[in-house]
Amino acid sequence: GVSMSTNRDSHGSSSQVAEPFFRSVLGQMETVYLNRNPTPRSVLELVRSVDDEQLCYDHLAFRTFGIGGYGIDSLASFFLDYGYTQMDELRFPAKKLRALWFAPPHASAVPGGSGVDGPLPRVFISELLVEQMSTQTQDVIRKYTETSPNGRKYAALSSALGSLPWEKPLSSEFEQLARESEYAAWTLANGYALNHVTISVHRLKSHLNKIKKLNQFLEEKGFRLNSEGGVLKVSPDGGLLQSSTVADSISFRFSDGVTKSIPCSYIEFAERLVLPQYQNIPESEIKECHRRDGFEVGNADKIFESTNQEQLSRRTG
Ligand code: OOG
Ligand code: NI
Repeated sequence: GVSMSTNRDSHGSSSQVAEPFFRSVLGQMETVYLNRNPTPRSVLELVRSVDDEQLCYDHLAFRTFGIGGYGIDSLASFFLDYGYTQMDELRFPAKKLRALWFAPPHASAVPGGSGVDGPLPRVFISELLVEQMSTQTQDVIRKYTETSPNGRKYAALSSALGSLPWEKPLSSEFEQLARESEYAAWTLANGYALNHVTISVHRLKSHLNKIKKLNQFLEEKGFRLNSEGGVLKVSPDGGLLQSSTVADSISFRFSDGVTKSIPCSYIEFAERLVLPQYQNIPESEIKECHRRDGFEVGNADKIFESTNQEQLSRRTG
């Protein structure tokens, strides 16, 4: 629809969000993602075939290089400009990553569409702490970011077009990064491409609205789920339950002419339980704001591995 949303930023005045434009950008990011990744496409199709009502996205996730203006802020500015609010920081010292999540603007009318035409999703953006990498890895990342200093200004455009904002790397450089950080190698080759969308499981209408049922259903249909730390990831408070597929691979042609199959994107599932203080609200009156919000470091740490070689190689045996 053409309804406008009210910004919940802290600048005092509530501003209007140019929602049709914003949603069409999200739609382009999603199109790039669906065109490159057959598994998320089939999963969405399958879930919709069982649950033909509204399918909502819980969040969209992106990866960045935390160096020279290419980090979280480069992409976050787009979401902040369209009414999102910066929320909590998550730290992953072993992976040398940090992340921020952003809450969507409060919509004046809840849209009835699916996916990017439904309630606006949360956004999860992470960044590699580049200065903590080895000098060889830093050199590769700097080579690409420093020779394209303007790219950081067009992060959302890069994501919507599915074009890297820097030159394509050499295959040896991708390998160098992958040895040290699979996240770094992924980001060098995939840039700002949507890393995953997440289906809001509790907002489904069929029996698939329980994540254990959904996981079982998908596994029966032959989809491989990320098994790192167990398929179901549960937050310590018990309120946030997540799972994800293993990433698809794409054939990538490096600048030295070598073509290799490399990890691309995956799809995630999240069930948010009703908070203890709202347990006695009738089910029909439960809204998203009555449920566990935010993210969880322990869950996220395992979900990052959905693009790792160890999970991908399980696919064939
Ligand atoms: C993000 C992994 C974390 C979540 O919902 O906690 C995550 C990534 O793989 O870039 O998606
Ligand atoms: Ni996620």
